[in-house]
Amino acid sequence: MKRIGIADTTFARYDMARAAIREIKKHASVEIVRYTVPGVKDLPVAAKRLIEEHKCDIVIALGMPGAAPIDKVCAHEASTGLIMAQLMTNRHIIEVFVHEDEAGDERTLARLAEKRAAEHALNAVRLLFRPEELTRMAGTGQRQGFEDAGPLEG
Ligand code: RDL
Ligand code: RDL
Ligand code: RDL
Repeated sequence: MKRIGIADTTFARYDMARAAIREIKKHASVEIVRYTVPGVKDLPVAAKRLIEEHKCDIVIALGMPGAAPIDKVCAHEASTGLIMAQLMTNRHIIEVFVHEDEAGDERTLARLAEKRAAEHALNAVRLLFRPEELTRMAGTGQRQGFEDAGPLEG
């Protein structure tokens, strides 16, 4: 049975893993391994360990960068680390970051976190089980959490 790793943080103000796991279970029968760390900069090694030690086929890395400049730097560093971990392991690590300043109020931010986590969880399932579905969606302006941008007109 395929195994999906879920790496998440205690820093985040929303339980995005719950949303991701719920979505995965709707679409696939897989084993799920969850690994929670303090913050986004701890995600790269968590993801790498999920792949190498827990034998996960793909990982979803969930995090919530804060709004301050220092948090943006942290998020960028974490993102670079996640890309490095992908290149080191030759496995996808789907980065699901929701920046605290992406929404004006807490309710909207919670909805965004729920939706982005679910939509990227489905992307992970597609990458793992039916990559041709993503190819059919190529160039269609998909977004996660907010409305899709859609294809260009004309
Ligand atoms: O390794 C321990 C921490 O350094 C690590 O967990 C960091 O990712 C924590 N952290 C910050 O130090 C910070 O300044 C986080 C943020 N900002 C942030 O915006 N989001 C996080 N962690 O998830
Ligand atoms: O691993 C899943 C996503 O994190 C990854 O697909 C990102 O490349 C998606 N993405 C962003 O998160 C973003 O903030 C993209 C953009 N901006 C962008 O401008 N163009 C993209 N992806 O193709
Ligand atoms: O132009 C509006 C948005 O596309 C832009 O703000 C994106 O950067 C928002 N975004 C992130 O900041 C991010 O870290 C997105 C993702 N991740 C993502 O995975 N998917 C998105 N947007 O559609």
